Amino acid sequence: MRMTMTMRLAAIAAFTSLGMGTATADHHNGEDQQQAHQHDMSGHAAEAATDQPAADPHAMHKNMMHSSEVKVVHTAYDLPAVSLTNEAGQSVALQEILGQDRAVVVNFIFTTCTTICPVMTSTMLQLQKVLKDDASQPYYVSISIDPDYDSAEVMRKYAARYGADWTFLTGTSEDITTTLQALDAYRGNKVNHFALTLMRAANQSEWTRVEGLGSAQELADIWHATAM
Ligand SMILES: [Cu+2]
Repeated sequence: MRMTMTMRLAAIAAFTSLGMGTATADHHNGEDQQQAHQHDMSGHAAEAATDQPAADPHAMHKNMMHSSEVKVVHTAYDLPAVSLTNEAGQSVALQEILGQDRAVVVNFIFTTCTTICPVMTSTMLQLQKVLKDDASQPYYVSISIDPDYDSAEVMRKYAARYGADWTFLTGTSEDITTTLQALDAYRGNKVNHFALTLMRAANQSEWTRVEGLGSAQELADIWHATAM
């Protein structure tokens, strides 16, 4: 079971390696730039991102390394005063939904994604299960990076399909862009999306930023380490 999931993650990562490389290329972190350069130098990244990524015999191996590359950063964000729309179609203030009085875990998805978003949604479901006996429960939120397509109704159906009972947010493209930029989750185009989970314990100003497709257990460990 565990093995199967790992293999699946690696296979999915193979489909997205160029996207992730592109996403990190315009990141200002030196390490990321170096990583992006390595992708370019390898000459395999382009192959891995075509319609036939499995044709690259090294894709599986490379991306198994990828899937264990979870980068954790602690940082503060200023939440913009925008109102988004939840899956029930209600208007909600971002500053309230991610209010400092509550512990939150946030990821970024779009419903038509066939690569990393399904994995991230499944991981969030798993994370909920792993943390279910904790005294303090985080408030889970998924924010759409494709608000033009992801209406409240589309988000509601997506949540139902996964049996996900947390908050799914969409909004006008302007408000979503403002939100994503404030959380350093904006990459210009949904195709450039990357795996990102943000966590913040209650009454803390600092966020824990997790980049990469971590397993639910990895995310739970990071949560426990930071949300004390
Ligand atoms: Cu996706």
